[in-house]
Amino acid sequence: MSGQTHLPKLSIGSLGGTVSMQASANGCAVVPRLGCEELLANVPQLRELAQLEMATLGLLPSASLGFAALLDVLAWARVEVERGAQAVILTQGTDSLEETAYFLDLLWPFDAPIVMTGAMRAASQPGCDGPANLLAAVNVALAPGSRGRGVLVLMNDQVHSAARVRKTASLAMAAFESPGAGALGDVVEGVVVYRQPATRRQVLPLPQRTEHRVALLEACLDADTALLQAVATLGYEGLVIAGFGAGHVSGCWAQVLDMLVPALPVIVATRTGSGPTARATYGFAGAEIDLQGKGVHLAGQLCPRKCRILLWLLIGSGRQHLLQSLLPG
Ligand code: DAS
Repeated sequence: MSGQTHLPKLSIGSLGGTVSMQASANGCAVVPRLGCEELLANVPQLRELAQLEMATLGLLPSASLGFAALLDVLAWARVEVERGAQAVILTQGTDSLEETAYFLDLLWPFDAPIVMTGAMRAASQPGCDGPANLLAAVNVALAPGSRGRGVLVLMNDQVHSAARVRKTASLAMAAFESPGAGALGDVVEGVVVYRQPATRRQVLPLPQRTEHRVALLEACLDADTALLQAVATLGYEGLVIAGFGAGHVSGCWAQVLDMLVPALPVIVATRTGSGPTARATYGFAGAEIDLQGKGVHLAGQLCPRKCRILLWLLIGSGRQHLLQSLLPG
Protein backbone atom coordinates (compact mmCIF):
# COMPACT_ATOMS: atom_id res chain seq x y z
CA MET A 1 0.00 0.00 0.00
CA SER A 2 3.01 2.35 0.48
CA GLY A 3 3.22 3.29 -3.25
CA GLN A 4 -0.45 4.29 -3.12
CA THR A 5 -0.50 6.66 -0.18
CA HIS A 6 -1.52 9.60 -2.39
CA LEU A 7 -4.71 7.77 -3.35
CA PRO A 8 -8.02 8.30 -1.51
CA LYS A 9 -9.00 5.72 1.11
CA LEU A 10 -12.02 3.51 0.50
CA SER A 11 -13.36 0.73 2.68
CA ILE A 12 -15.09 -2.21 1.06
CA GLY A 13 -17.19 -4.71 3.01
CA SER A 14 -18.70 -7.85 1.49
CA LEU A 15 -21.78 -9.64 2.76
CA GLY A 16 -22.29 -12.47 0.25
CA GLY A 17 -24.89 -12.75 -2.53
CA THR A 18 -24.53 -13.78 -6.16
CA VAL A 19 -21.57 -11.45 -6.61
CA SER A 20 -19.66 -13.75 -4.25
CA MET A 21 -21.12 -17.03 -5.51
CA GLN A 22 -19.36 -19.83 -7.32
CA ALA A 23 -20.14 -23.41 -8.31
CA SER A 24 -17.98 -26.05 -6.68
CA ALA A 25 -17.78 -27.98 -9.99
CA ASN A 26 -19.20 -27.85 -13.48
CA GLY A 27 -22.97 -28.23 -13.41
CA CYS A 28 -23.24 -27.54 -9.68
CA ALA A 29 -25.45 -24.80 -8.28
CA VAL A 30 -23.75 -21.64 -7.02
CA VAL A 31 -23.46 -20.66 -3.35
CA PRO A 32 -21.62 -17.79 -1.58
CA ARG A 33 -17.89 -18.59 -1.45
CA LEU A 34 -15.74 -15.51 -2.17
CA GLY A 35 -14.60 -13.23 0.61
CA CYS A 36 -13.84 -9.57 0.02
CA GLU A 37 -10.19 -10.02 -0.99
CA GLU A 38 -11.08 -12.70 -3.53
CA LEU A 39 -13.82 -10.49 -4.97
CA LEU A 40 -11.44 -7.58 -5.43
CA ALA A 41 -8.73 -9.78 -6.92
CA ASN A 42 -10.91 -9.98 -10.03
CA VAL A 43 -10.73 -6.17 -10.48
CA PRO A 44 -7.02 -5.25 -10.35
CA GLN A 45 -7.76 -1.72 -11.72
CA LEU A 46 -9.22 -0.77 -8.34
CA ARG A 47 -5.76 -0.51 -6.79
CA GLU A 48 -4.88 2.29 -9.19
CA LEU A 49 -7.89 4.30 -8.00
CA ALA A 50 -7.83 4.01 -4.22
CA GLN A 51 -6.19 2.60 -1.13
CA LEU A 52 -8.56 -0.21 -0.25
CA GLU A 53 -9.41 -1.52 3.20
CA MET A 54 -11.26 -4.82 2.84
CA ALA A 55 -13.50 -6.73 5.21
CA THR A 56 -15.54 -9.88 4.73
CA LEU A 57 -18.53 -9.04 6.89
CA GLY A 58 -20.64 -12.05 5.92
CA LEU A 59 -21.15 -14.76 3.33
CA LEU A 60 -24.92 -15.04 3.11
CA PRO A 61 -27.63 -15.03 0.48
CA SER A 62 -29.26 -11.66 1.00
CA ALA A 63 -32.66 -13.09 1.94
CA SER A 64 -30.97 -14.25 5.16
CA LEU A 65 -29.64 -10.84 6.20
CA GLY A 66 -31.49 -9.18 9.06
CA PHE A 67 -31.81 -5.90 10.93
CA ALA A 68 -29.30 -6.96 13.63
CA ALA A 69 -26.68 -7.76 11.00
CA LEU A 70 -27.33 -4.41 9.31
CA LEU A 71 -26.81 -2.53 12.57
CA ASP A 72 -23.41 -4.27 12.83
CA VAL A 73 -22.60 -3.28 9.24
CA LEU A 74 -23.57 0.31 10.04
CA ALA A 75 -21.28 0.35 13.09
CA TRP A 76 -18.41 -1.01 10.99
CA ALA A 77 -19.00 1.60 8.26
CA ARG A 78 -19.06 4.43 10.83
CA VAL A 79 -15.68 3.38 12.17
CA GLU A 80 -14.24 3.20 8.67
CA VAL A 81 -15.32 6.77 7.88
CA GLU A 82 -14.12 8.03 11.26
CA ARG A 83 -10.73 6.47 10.44
CA GLY A 84 -10.52 8.43 7.20
CA ALA A 85 -12.31 6.43 4.50
CA GLN A 86 -13.65 8.79 1.86
CA ALA A 87 -16.55 6.40 1.21
CA VAL A 88 -17.71 2.89 1.99
CA ILE A 89 -18.66 0.23 -0.53
CA LEU A 90 -20.81 -2.75 0.37
CA THR A 91 -21.37 -5.81 -1.80
CA GLN A 92 -24.32 -8.07 -1.14
CA GLY A 93 -27.04 -10.13 -2.80
CA THR A 94 -29.49 -8.27 -4.95
CA ASP A 95 -32.65 -9.91 -3.59
CA SER A 96 -32.95 -7.67 -0.54
CA LEU A 97 -30.75 -4.79 -1.74
CA GLU A 98 -33.68 -2.37 -2.04
CA GLU A 99 -34.46 -2.93 1.65
CA THR A 100 -30.96 -3.02 3.12
CA ALA A 101 -29.99 0.17 1.25
CA TYR A 102 -33.01 2.03 2.63
CA PHE A 103 -32.42 0.73 6.17
CA LEU A 104 -28.81 1.95 6.15
CA ASP A 105 -29.72 5.21 4.43
CA LEU A 106 -32.19 6.17 7.14
CA LEU A 107 -29.42 5.81 9.75
CA TRP A 108 -26.34 7.06 7.89
CA PRO A 109 -25.26 10.43 9.30
CA PHE A 110 -22.20 11.24 7.14
CA ASP A 111 -21.67 13.13 3.88
CA ALA A 112 -19.34 10.32 2.83
CA PRO A 113 -21.51 7.98 0.75
CA ILE A 114 -22.14 4.28 1.17
CA VAL A 115 -22.31 2.70 -2.27
CA MET A 116 -23.98 -0.69 -2.44
CA THR A 117 -23.69 -3.12 -5.32
CA GLY A 118 -24.00 -6.78 -6.26
CA ALA A 119 -24.34 -8.91 -9.35
CA MET A 120 -26.99 -10.73 -11.31
CA ARG A 121 -24.56 -13.37 -12.59
CA ALA A 122 -22.41 -15.42 -10.24
CA ALA A 123 -18.65 -14.96 -10.19
CA SER A 124 -18.18 -18.35 -11.90
CA GLN A 125 -20.60 -17.60 -14.78
CA PRO A 126 -19.48 -16.31 -18.20
CA GLY A 127 -20.22 -12.59 -18.51
CA CYS A 128 -20.50 -12.10 -14.76
CA ASP A 129 -21.29 -8.48 -13.93
CA GLY A 130 -19.78 -8.32 -10.43
CA PRO A 131 -16.35 -6.92 -11.45
CA ALA A 132 -17.90 -4.20 -13.66
CA ASN A 133 -20.33 -3.25 -10.90
CA LEU A 134 -17.51 -3.09 -8.35
CA LEU A 135 -15.43 -0.85 -10.57
CA ALA A 136 -18.40 1.44 -11.23
CA ALA A 137 -19.21 1.47 -7.48
CA VAL A 138 -15.67 2.72 -6.82
CA ASN A 139 -16.16 5.43 -9.46
CA VAL A 140 -19.36 6.47 -7.66
CA ALA A 141 -17.70 6.34 -4.24
CA LEU A 142 -14.89 8.64 -5.41
CA ALA A 143 -17.08 11.15 -7.27
CA PRO A 144 -17.41 14.47 -5.39
CA GLY A 145 -21.04 14.66 -6.54
CA SER A 146 -21.86 11.54 -4.53
CA ARG A 147 -21.25 13.28 -1.21
CA GLY A 148 -24.32 14.15 0.84
CA ARG A 149 -26.50 11.61 -0.97
CA GLY A 150 -26.54 8.98 1.78
CA VAL A 151 -26.67 5.38 0.61
CA LEU A 152 -26.55 4.82 -3.14
CA VAL A 153 -27.20 1.65 -5.14
CA LEU A 154 -25.02 1.06 -8.18
CA MET A 155 -26.15 -1.63 -10.61
CA ASN A 156 -25.60 -1.91 -14.34
CA ASP A 157 -23.91 1.53 -14.55
CA GLN A 158 -26.91 3.29 -13.01
CA VAL A 159 -26.93 5.05 -9.64
CA HIS A 160 -30.18 4.81 -7.67
CA SER A 161 -31.38 6.41 -4.46
CA ALA A 162 -32.02 4.06 -1.54
CA ALA A 163 -35.56 5.38 -1.11
CA ARG A 164 -36.68 4.70 -4.68
CA VAL A 165 -34.67 1.76 -5.97
CA ARG A 166 -36.42 -1.56 -6.54
CA LYS A 167 -35.46 -4.92 -7.96
CA THR A 168 -38.03 -5.25 -10.72
CA ALA A 169 -36.77 -8.35 -12.55
CA SER A 170 -35.82 -11.72 -11.12
CA LEU A 171 -32.97 -12.69 -13.44
CA ALA A 172 -32.44 -9.98 -16.06
CA MET A 173 -29.16 -8.07 -16.04
CA ALA A 174 -31.06 -4.75 -15.97
CA ALA A 175 -32.90 -5.77 -12.81
CA PHE A 176 -32.95 -2.44 -10.94
CA GLU A 177 -35.14 0.59 -11.52
CA SER A 178 -36.42 3.58 -9.60
CA PRO A 179 -40.05 3.55 -10.75
CA GLY A 180 -41.58 6.96 -11.27
CA ALA A 181 -38.33 8.76 -10.48
CA GLY A 182 -35.65 7.23 -12.70
CA ALA A 183 -32.05 6.68 -11.73
CA LEU A 184 -30.18 9.50 -9.96
CA GLY A 185 -27.36 9.24 -12.43
CA ASP A 186 -25.23 7.12 -14.71
CA VAL A 187 -21.64 6.00 -14.88
CA VAL A 188 -20.36 6.82 -18.34
CA GLU A 189 -16.80 5.72 -19.19
CA GLY A 190 -15.98 5.78 -15.50
CA VAL A 191 -17.43 9.27 -14.95
CA VAL A 192 -20.48 9.69 -12.73
CA VAL A 193 -23.11 12.00 -14.20
CA TYR A 194 -25.90 12.97 -11.82
CA ARG A 195 -29.19 14.18 -13.25
CA GLN A 196 -30.13 16.28 -10.21
CA PRO A 197 -28.26 17.88 -7.29
CA ALA A 198 -28.31 16.18 -3.88
CA THR A 199 -31.34 17.01 -1.73
CA ARG A 200 -31.66 17.39 2.06
CA ARG A 201 -31.75 14.07 3.90
CA GLN A 202 -33.56 13.05 7.07
CA VAL A 203 -31.42 10.85 9.35
CA LEU A 204 -33.03 8.85 12.16
CA PRO A 205 -31.43 8.01 15.50
CA LEU A 206 -30.30 4.44 16.13
CA PRO A 207 -33.11 2.26 17.47
CA GLN A 208 -33.05 1.77 21.25
CA ARG A 209 -35.20 -1.34 20.92
CA THR A 210 -34.76 -4.09 18.34
CA GLU A 211 -37.04 -6.90 19.50
CA HIS A 212 -40.26 -5.39 18.13
CA ARG A 213 -41.85 -6.66 14.91
CA VAL A 214 -43.75 -5.00 12.05
CA ALA A 215 -45.95 -7.17 9.82
CA LEU A 216 -46.32 -6.79 6.06
CA LEU A 217 -49.44 -8.23 4.41
CA GLU A 218 -50.54 -7.97 0.80
CA ALA A 219 -54.17 -7.26 -0.08
CA CYS A 220 -55.41 -9.67 -2.74
CA LEU A 221 -58.61 -10.78 -4.38
CA ASP A 222 -61.04 -12.61 -2.08
CA ALA A 223 -58.59 -12.59 0.86
CA ASP A 224 -60.07 -13.60 4.22
CA THR A 225 -59.33 -11.57 7.34
CA ALA A 226 -57.83 -14.29 9.56
CA LEU A 227 -54.19 -13.18 9.27
CA LEU A 228 -55.12 -9.50 9.45
CA GLN A 229 -57.11 -10.04 12.66
CA ALA A 230 -54.23 -11.99 14.17
CA VAL A 231 -51.69 -9.17 13.72
CA ALA A 232 -52.33 -7.48 17.08
CA THR A 233 -52.79 -10.67 19.07
CA LEU A 234 -49.52 -12.07 17.70
CA GLY A 235 -47.69 -9.11 19.22
CA TYR A 236 -46.79 -7.12 16.12
CA GLU A 237 -46.33 -3.44 16.96
CA GLY A 238 -46.96 -2.09 13.47
CA LEU A 239 -48.57 -3.17 10.21
CA VAL A 240 -47.94 -2.37 6.56
CA ILE A 241 -50.46 -3.41 3.91
CA ALA A 242 -49.46 -3.62 0.26
CA GLY A 243 -52.84 -2.39 -0.91
CA PHE A 244 -54.65 -2.55 -4.22
CA GLY A 245 -54.19 0.25 -6.76
CA ALA A 246 -53.87 3.69 -5.21
CA GLY A 247 -53.84 2.30 -1.63
CA HIS A 248 -57.07 0.38 -1.16
CA VAL A 249 -58.31 -2.67 0.73
CA SER A 250 -61.55 -4.67 0.54
CA GLY A 251 -64.58 -3.71 2.62
CA CYS A 252 -64.02 -6.59 5.06
CA TRP A 253 -60.35 -5.66 5.59
CA ALA A 254 -61.45 -2.05 6.17
CA GLN A 255 -63.73 -3.24 8.99
CA VAL A 256 -60.87 -5.10 10.69
CA LEU A 257 -58.71 -1.95 10.43
CA ASP A 258 -61.30 -0.16 12.63
CA MET A 259 -60.22 -2.54 15.37
CA LEU A 260 -56.46 -2.53 14.60
CA VAL A 261 -55.73 1.16 14.11
CA PRO A 262 -56.30 2.23 17.72
CA ALA A 263 -53.84 -0.50 18.79
CA LEU A 264 -50.93 -0.01 16.40
CA PRO A 265 -49.70 2.18 13.50
CA VAL A 266 -50.95 0.97 10.12
CA ILE A 267 -49.58 2.06 6.73
CA VAL A 268 -51.31 1.26 3.43
CA ALA A 269 -49.04 1.42 0.39
CA THR A 270 -49.62 0.42 -3.21
CA ARG A 271 -48.78 -3.08 -4.36
CA THR A 272 -48.55 -1.92 -8.01
CA GLY A 273 -44.81 -1.19 -7.90
CA SER A 274 -45.08 2.36 -9.16
CA GLY A 275 -46.84 5.63 -8.38
CA PRO A 276 -48.16 7.18 -5.16
CA THR A 277 -51.18 6.31 -3.08
CA ALA A 278 -54.16 8.62 -3.62
CA ARG A 279 -55.47 11.09 -1.00
CA ALA A 280 -58.79 12.45 -2.21
CA THR A 281 -60.14 10.51 -5.19
CA TYR A 282 -62.11 7.42 -4.13
CA GLY A 283 -65.05 7.38 -1.76
CA PHE A 284 -65.83 3.67 -1.24
CA ALA A 285 -65.27 1.68 1.97
CA GLY A 286 -61.62 0.59 2.01
CA ALA A 287 -60.45 3.40 -0.30
CA GLU A 288 -57.96 6.06 0.70
CA ILE A 289 -60.45 8.62 2.04
CA ASP A 290 -62.13 6.01 4.25
CA LEU A 291 -58.74 4.68 5.42
CA GLN A 292 -57.39 8.14 6.32
CA GLY A 293 -60.59 8.73 8.30
CA LYS A 294 -59.81 5.64 10.34
CA GLY A 295 -56.30 6.89 11.13
CA VAL A 296 -54.45 4.74 8.59
CA HIS A 297 -51.27 6.31 7.14
CA LEU A 298 -50.96 6.30 3.36
CA ALA A 299 -47.51 5.54 2.02
CA GLY A 300 -47.30 8.07 -0.80
CA GLN A 301 -44.43 7.02 -3.06
CA LEU A 302 -42.83 4.63 -0.56
CA CYS A 303 -43.11 0.96 -1.49
CA PRO A 304 -44.55 -1.47 1.10
CA ARG A 305 -41.22 -3.10 1.96
CA LYS A 306 -39.52 0.23 2.59
CA CYS A 307 -42.55 1.33 4.67
CA ARG A 308 -41.98 -1.64 6.95
CA ILE A 309 -38.34 -0.63 7.47
CA LEU A 310 -39.24 3.00 8.18
CA LEU A 311 -41.91 1.97 10.69
CA TRP A 312 -39.58 -0.52 12.40
CA LEU A 313 -36.88 2.10 12.85
CA LEU A 314 -39.34 4.74 14.08
CA ILE A 315 -40.88 2.38 16.63
CA GLY A 316 -37.37 1.36 17.72
CA SER A 317 -36.48 4.94 18.56
CA GLY A 318 -39.91 5.88 19.96
CA ARG A 319 -40.58 8.27 17.07
CA GLN A 320 -43.79 6.87 15.60
CA HIS A 321 -45.24 10.39 15.72
CA LEU A 322 -42.89 11.35 12.85
CA LEU A 323 -44.33 8.67 10.56
CA GLN A 324 -46.71 10.80 8.52
CA SER A 325 -44.12 13.54 7.94
CA LEU A 326 -41.62 10.95 6.62
CA LEU A 327 -43.93 9.35 4.08
CA PRO A 328 -43.17 10.99 0.74
CA GLY A 329 -46.32 12.35 -0.95
N1 DAS B 1 -30.40 -13.44 -6.25
C1 DAS B 1 -29.15 -13.41 -5.58
C2 DAS B 1 -28.35 -12.16 -5.89
O1 DAS B 1 -28.68 -11.53 -6.88
C3 DAS B 1 -29.07 -13.98 -4.24
C4 DAS B 1 -28.98 -13.00 -3.10
O2 DAS B 1 -29.66 -12.00 -3.07
O3 DAS B 1 -28.17 -13.28 -2.21
O4 DAS B 1 -27.41 -11.81 -5.26
